Amino acid sequence: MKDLAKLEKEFQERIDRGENIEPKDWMPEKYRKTHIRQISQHAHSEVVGMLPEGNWITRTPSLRRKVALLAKIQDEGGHGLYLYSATETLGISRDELYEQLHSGRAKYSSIFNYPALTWADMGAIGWLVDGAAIINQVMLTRTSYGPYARAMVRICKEESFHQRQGYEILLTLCRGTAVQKAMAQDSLNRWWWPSLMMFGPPDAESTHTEQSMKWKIKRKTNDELRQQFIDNTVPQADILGIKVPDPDLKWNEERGHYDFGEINWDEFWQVVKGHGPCNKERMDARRKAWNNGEWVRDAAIAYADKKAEKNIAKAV
Ligand code: FAQ
Repeated sequence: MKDLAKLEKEFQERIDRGENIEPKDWMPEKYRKTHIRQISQHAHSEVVGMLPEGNWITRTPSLRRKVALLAKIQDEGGHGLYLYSATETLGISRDELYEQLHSGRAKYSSIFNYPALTWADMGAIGWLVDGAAIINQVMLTRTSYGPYARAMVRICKEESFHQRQGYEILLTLCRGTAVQKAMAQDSLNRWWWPSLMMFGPPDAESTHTEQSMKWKIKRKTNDELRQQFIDNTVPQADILGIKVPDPDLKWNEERGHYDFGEINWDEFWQVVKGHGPCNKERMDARRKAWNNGEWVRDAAIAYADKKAEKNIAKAV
């Protein structure tokens, strides 16, 4: 039997050659656990992320907006399902993953603990939250674990539709009345900083980045992605004619990037630790949905058992 150091060396060489790792391949236990953590957090984020927008389905300003919003929210549910399936390939059951979310042991993205207060927030979530998700996720289409990378390809295509529908909502508001434009500005004011926090703590304080870069789970660091998001998004705000709420935001010719102000990391950690404006509400909603769905799960299992019994009876 090969010793562990040799297996680990060969594993790293495969990663360095740019090969994908597949579920049945040998992998270090820490690589497996890191993926279970990251992919399941991502899946939970998609599912919890349905809640702030779900809150607006009955209040869309037109039928066209309702159809688009419904489709977007269903897509997020679908993303959660692909990602739960990808996580299951690492030897953990879906029930266990749900249990981790419902018990508060698993994290999900900080951004979904903020409230969606106005219709303009549907625009800001699409534009900024999906926009940030795309920047992060395009890198993940090249992540080293095959099932995760493949799930991300489809997810990214759908996220780009989401981002456009959000931007179009804001464009319509910004070209509308002064009150509508003010609503769009207010929404940007509230969602800007939490969107920057989505990329995670600064590199110097990130626990996992260094190892995840070596394993090509991450191809770019939290700070690199955050900067890319700011550079892409500020010109889009200019087109809308609304102002990013950062007095220190300034184009830096030498760096070829925007300089930006200090992020409130205390707020970020408070939200991550469960003390954000909506953490309790979000978890209560997920637990309630799980409990209310029990009879559906039971019925599906009873049906599957009956069918299996019939098939066995037919076979003997
Ligand atoms: N919120 O060492 P790092 C979406 C935690 S999907 C909460 O830098 P890492 C679609 C982190 O887990 C959005 N916790 O960690 C949509 C770790 O704690 P742990 C979700 C956070 O993993 C749009 C600790 O801090 N996307 O939006 C956050 O290397 C609209 C130290 O951090 C993904 O999950 C945070 N923002 O980098 C849906 C993408 N940031 O686990 C509906 C995949 C960090 O040791 C509507 N994930 N933490 O207890 C990733 O790329 C990475 O996991 C990062 C964090 C970049 C999020």
